[in-house]
Amino acid sequence: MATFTERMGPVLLFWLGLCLSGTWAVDKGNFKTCDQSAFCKRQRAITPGESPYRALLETMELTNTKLTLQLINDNNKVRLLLELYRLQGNITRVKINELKPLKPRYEVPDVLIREPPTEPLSLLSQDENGVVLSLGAESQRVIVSARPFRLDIVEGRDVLMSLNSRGLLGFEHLRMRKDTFSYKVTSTVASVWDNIKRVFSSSQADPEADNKEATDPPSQVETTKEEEEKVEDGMWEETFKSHTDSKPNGPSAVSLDFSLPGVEHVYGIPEHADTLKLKTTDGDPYRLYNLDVFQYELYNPMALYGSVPVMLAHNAQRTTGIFWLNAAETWVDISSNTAGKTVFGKMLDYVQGSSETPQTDVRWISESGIIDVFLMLGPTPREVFSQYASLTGTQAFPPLASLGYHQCRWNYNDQEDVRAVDAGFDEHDIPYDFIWLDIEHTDGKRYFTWDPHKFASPKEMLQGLMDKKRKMVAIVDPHIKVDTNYKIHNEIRSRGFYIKNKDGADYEGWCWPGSAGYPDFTRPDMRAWWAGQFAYDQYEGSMENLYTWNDMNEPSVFNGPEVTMHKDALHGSWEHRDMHNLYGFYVQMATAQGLIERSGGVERPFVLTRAVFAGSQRLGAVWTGDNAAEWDHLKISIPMCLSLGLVGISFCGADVGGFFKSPSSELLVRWYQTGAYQPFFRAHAHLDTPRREPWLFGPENTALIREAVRQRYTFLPYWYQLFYHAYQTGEPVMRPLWVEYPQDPATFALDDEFLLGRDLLVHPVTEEGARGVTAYLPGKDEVWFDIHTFQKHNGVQNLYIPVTMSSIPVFQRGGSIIPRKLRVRRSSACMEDDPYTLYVALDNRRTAEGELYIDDGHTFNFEKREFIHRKFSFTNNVLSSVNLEPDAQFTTKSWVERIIILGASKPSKITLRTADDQENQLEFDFDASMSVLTIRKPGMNAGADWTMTLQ
Ligand code: NBV
Repeated sequence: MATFTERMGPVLLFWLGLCLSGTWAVDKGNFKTCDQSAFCKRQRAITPGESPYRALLETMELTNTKLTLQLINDNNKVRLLLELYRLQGNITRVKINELKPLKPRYEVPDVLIREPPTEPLSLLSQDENGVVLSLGAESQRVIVSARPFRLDIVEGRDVLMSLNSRGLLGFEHLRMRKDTFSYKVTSTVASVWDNIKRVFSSSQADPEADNKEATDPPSQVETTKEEEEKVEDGMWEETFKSHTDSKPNGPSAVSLDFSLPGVEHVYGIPEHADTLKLKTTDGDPYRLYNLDVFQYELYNPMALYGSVPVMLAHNAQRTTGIFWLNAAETWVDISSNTAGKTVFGKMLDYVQGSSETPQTDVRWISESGIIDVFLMLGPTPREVFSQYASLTGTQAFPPLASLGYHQCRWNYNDQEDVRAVDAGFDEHDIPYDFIWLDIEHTDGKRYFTWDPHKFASPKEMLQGLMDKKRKMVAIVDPHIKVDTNYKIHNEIRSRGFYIKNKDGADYEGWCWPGSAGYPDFTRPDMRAWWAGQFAYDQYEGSMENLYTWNDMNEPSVFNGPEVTMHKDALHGSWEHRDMHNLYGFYVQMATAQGLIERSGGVERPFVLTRAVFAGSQRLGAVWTGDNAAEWDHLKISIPMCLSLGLVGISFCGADVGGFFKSPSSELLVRWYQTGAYQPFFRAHAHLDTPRREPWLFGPENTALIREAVRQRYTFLPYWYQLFYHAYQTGEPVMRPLWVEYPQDPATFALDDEFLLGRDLLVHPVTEEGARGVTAYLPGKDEVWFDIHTFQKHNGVQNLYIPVTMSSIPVFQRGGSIIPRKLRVRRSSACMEDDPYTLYVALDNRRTAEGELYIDDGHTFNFEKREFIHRKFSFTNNVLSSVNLEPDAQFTTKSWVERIIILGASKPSKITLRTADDQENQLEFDFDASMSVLTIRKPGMNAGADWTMTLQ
């Protein structure tokens, strides 16, 4: 048993540090600005218009699928190798690496789901100034200009995107440190090179791939020019606060600019607590570096827990995307020639004919690795989603239960507490699916264990939940207590699975358990071992209704630089610097693998992560970390989840109620009402906050929260179908309005409302004391039905909607059919066989369409086509249900108990015809004042074919 000091020491120290730091806000001084990050400062100092890079056209080689070309930096004569591929589905890939790097440079593994299939490239013309190639069938061309080097992608007469058009390509070649090596003597160079080759023959890089030239001595070390290159501070060593980064490889940054003509709106590059539309970066660039930022501040470009280096650009004609595949610390600058101009100013320009074409310019800067960039050329938002999905995969299809409500706090104290909270939900008739245990459930922050006193019989507790068809999530963080009495630690250490520090010993950092090691999740053998720890016979006390939460996986290191790992720590021969942003992705990957394997590959996993990278969508859910019980934090949950959704990560949520501080009952209710319409719906609270289970705020508020949660459950069939769709296509579940109304500029910067799929428009109430909100209803041919009152509204309009505390405005799109389950029970699993109500909202042409997806809700059997996927349509007064995927097989006990048609007229009779040609007259009610037709007990099985005629 650990002593009290052992247990509490690190925690107290951490909190003491935080308290000493003073105010209730992020301590910005703990995190670098671009100016304090040597490589960012160096790259940002490159001035536009002076690119030293020239394309050596005589080195061009063109095969059917690949163009290669050398670039030379005329200042130092270092050569780069450019590779250009046309990929299937309207994507162009550009890779730039050193032609002969001193040693291999990191190329991000495991994020792409496969080597992307290519399409033919062909030469259209060539002269001494450049080369023109045709890109597939889209009448697209790529123009490579030689002097200075520049790349333009053109379609018809439009330039879609230009690379290095501002001349900001930067590529710091690897070099030897001047005060350590004398590279004027060729023999010394050769022997140093021999050593380097020996070291790297055991590296993770594929020696066959792309680095063949690296087996020859590097040419650049023999050039005399290099000697003249400046050695600047921070190139070989950099100190921030008390931490010194040793930088044994010296400067290695890469950067490149992209111009986007005609574009005024760019989105993505999460995770930032900022607006949906990215801002121009007049101060610091947006930073992508996975960090545990205590009390993060809103509306700024500081890094947060996750990094997805994907940006979308949109205008009324086209959507494109840039995927910068680099896992090192990255900064993104955005500038625009229309920034700061008022609408009036723009109009004046237009009237006077003096306006230049709007243009957004972006510049990406990464600390190491190579330039590997995917230009996703759209042209529609859907095509960009599918292009990105073809590279990195789609959203994991979650277990249905995980779309229900989650009850969490740091911490539920013991088994009795869990039992009482669980009972509280039944007592107050509020459904929930998962109750969560935070770090205090463990034996002294030793993950995979239980506190022997407070959680002495976990299986009994889990069985109690299972009896009610409910589940639990327990936290498993990646920092492992250094303790020779802890099996997990001993095994990781003896297998050599810990990340090493720069001197080769196991890296140790300070975290919740005190001194902790960090497993090297980049190693497949480590991940396989970790996955094995979730086996029922390894993870004592676990059962199949126990799922996992990975927190602190940036990784968070309390005493590390910027509260994270030292960049010179080692993953084999790679530095942590090279792959920092990937660490959390790998933690979640290994954990999800564990949950799959423990069930023999049968059950879908559910793993929540805090840190993400590109591709994390394949692994589970993410939340936006430690927010606060403040109205602005409720507001920011919308753009934060929208931004993640745009880059494939649909399963996103924010702590309902706010993690730090205590919400007023009004804020709490509004947060439940909003969270009920966001993909991951979990209440969570800090250890030091007063308890806030939904029934602790008086009967009125309990009723309001109950109603919000119950609404969520009625929509579960719709959520499930949306996630199935996201899994199939990569389209976000929660999406900005511009995705569906791409030609309507009024939708381009909306932060306060969103769509779920195409058919539900949600405008949360995020102002204290609000008596009304103004919702933008898009689509000039659309009609929108208030889901609470059934009142019909036309698009396009800004609609003022008075609000009470009872609900937030939600609209169903005319033209849609949404299946719901109105008999809400204890948990989603209890509702499995319950009947459906179809909400048919008619459009102006009196038609509507919708889908229903049903499977067992938890296994991978849907991959074996064990599911029901129906399509409903209403046209010419006939409503029908047809099988969308006739080769799929599944049976359900659920039936259709009610059909509600919004915007209907009164029929004289309604006839149901079933698949076996039986005809039945159905009962109905008609509310003439609201034009709502309710058809009672039609009674068909939810998987059956039928038609219903309204006469
Ligand atoms: O594990 C404790 C918390 C957790 O509740 C929270 O959700 C995480 O984001 N964790 C961070 C560590 C401490 C935060 C101050």
